[in-house]
Amino acid sequence: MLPPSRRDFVSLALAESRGYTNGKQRRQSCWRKWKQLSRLQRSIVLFLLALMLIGGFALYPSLSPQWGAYTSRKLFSLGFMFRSACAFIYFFPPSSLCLARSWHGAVIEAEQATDPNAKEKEKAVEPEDPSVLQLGQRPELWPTCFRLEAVREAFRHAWKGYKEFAWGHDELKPVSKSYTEWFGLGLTLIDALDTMWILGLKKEFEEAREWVAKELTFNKNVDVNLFESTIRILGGLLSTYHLTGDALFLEKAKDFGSRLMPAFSTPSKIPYSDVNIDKGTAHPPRWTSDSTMAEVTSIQLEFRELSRLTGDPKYREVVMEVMRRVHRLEGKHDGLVPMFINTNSGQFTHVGVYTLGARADSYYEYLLKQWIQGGKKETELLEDYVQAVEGIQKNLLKRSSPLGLMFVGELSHGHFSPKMDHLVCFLPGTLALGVHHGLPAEHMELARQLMETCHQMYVQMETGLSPEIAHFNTQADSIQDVDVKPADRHNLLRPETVESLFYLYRFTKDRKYQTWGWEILQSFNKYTRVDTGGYTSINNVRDPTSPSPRDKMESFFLGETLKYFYLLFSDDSNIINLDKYVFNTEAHPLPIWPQTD
Ligand code: DMJ
Repeated sequence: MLPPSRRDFVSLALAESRGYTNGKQRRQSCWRKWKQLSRLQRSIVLFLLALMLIGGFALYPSLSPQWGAYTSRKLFSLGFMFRSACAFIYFFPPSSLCLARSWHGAVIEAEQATDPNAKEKEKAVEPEDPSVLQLGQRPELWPTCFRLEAVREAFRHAWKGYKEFAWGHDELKPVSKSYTEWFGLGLTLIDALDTMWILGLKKEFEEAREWVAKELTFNKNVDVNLFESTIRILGGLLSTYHLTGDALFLEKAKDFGSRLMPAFSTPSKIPYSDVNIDKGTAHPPRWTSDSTMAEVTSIQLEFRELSRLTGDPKYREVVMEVMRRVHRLEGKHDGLVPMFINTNSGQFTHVGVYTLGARADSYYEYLLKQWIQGGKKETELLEDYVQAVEGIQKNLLKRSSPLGLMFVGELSHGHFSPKMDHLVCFLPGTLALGVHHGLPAEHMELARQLMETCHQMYVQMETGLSPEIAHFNTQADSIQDVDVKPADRHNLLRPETVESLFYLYRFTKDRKYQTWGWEILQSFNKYTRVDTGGYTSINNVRDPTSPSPRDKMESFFLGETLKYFYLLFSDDSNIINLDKYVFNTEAHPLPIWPQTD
């Protein structure tokens, strides 16, 4: 429901559009609105009016012969422009655009909500937001505020679809106005909790919290994928607990984490891919006893944090055992790992294929992030990470033609393939994060170059959206750097490029990264937004006239993509301070452990 004054304005606008108002009413209302504006807002309106007048005078000579004919139309359009300016300022007053965080204040300090002994956490208070207070003096912040508001609007639109057609279910099917069930645990809702908190969407957050408190139960006879449910559900609950200090989320995290533990009861201590959270049984996929490398090595941040919060070491033990075993294994290639590991033998399988894309990606990401989470003491993790980056540099990098873009290809039994998954675009951000935490400066140069490549994966497509997989041309006579095979033309609303843009902007403050992100957001709005609510993945990024919706909004669009957009457009490094938090691979921030731990 709009506040009363805003309702007046809406009815006036509606009445005007239908010709129901008289001149006196209009003048009175306009005067009332004018008086409600702050000094800053009045200055903006006057400034815009002055601009329009100057523009009018400049145009007058060229229009004067036809002045008579055009007078009423021009005057009407001046009036229209004035009303538009009024409406814009009314609905997006500069002081409201940056209010995103004002209802919960600055994000809670990492240490504040992480005391495992504290029984009741204090609810966040509502301090004044310094960025709001300074806005009047800092007009350069207005474009930032506008972009932040655009992300909040996108989130609300996505949420509207989820709420109306998929509430409490896993994922929205926005076109058919329905939903899909994967685990049957309200996946999108849980994945989106901390995004709502960070974006300052109080109403939406409260209704989601209510659902978690009243409806969410893990007493369900369902098989969940250990990795996917850890990064989205366990990670989402833990980070929301840290940001809000609300014990409800910690309770749910403990319940869920303990139900995942049977996955680790295997002959090799390498976990199975699936676990039934009611029966306490676990199993590999039906067709193999292998687990995926990225899956078994990208659950550590969450389980380690669960141990720290509960004081129970069992969660940390099982996941660290996986890391110890992988660290010692033969079969790596210059620090690069194969894509599979066997749950019986504990050995790598399918040896000889090396990629930074699907099935291996977050292994590399979590080497670095565990090292950061633990206070940079676990040297084996750091060694493995640095060696892997050297392995990438030695084996997987090449330049495309004609632009000479640096890309990360794949190695298959000694043969180089110029294929790069969009998933690999997490790498520039991870490299930059490492440099921020003291790793070699040359990693930053690589990060910048790969960032440019990921950007090109968007801009070289007709929709401005990246395909799922790109093939890079390396022949000297190539016309375009990026080629896309028909089966790879889809876009799943993935976050990796926006994620890396966020890191690169945070660390370099180069505004081009914000501009690139802004263009991507426009493309998402143009080609994936569904009128009735929600965003959809699409089948064909090369066909702007028929991108062909796939009718699915992945939970990571709310959990990651929109969150990283928001953080990218924000100039406030204290919104998730990267010296205090580390993001899990689903964009859920977890605290870097205080040094005493
Ligand atoms: C997310 O679930 C995570 O980012 C994961 O690491 C990779 N796949 C999706 C997003 O693309």
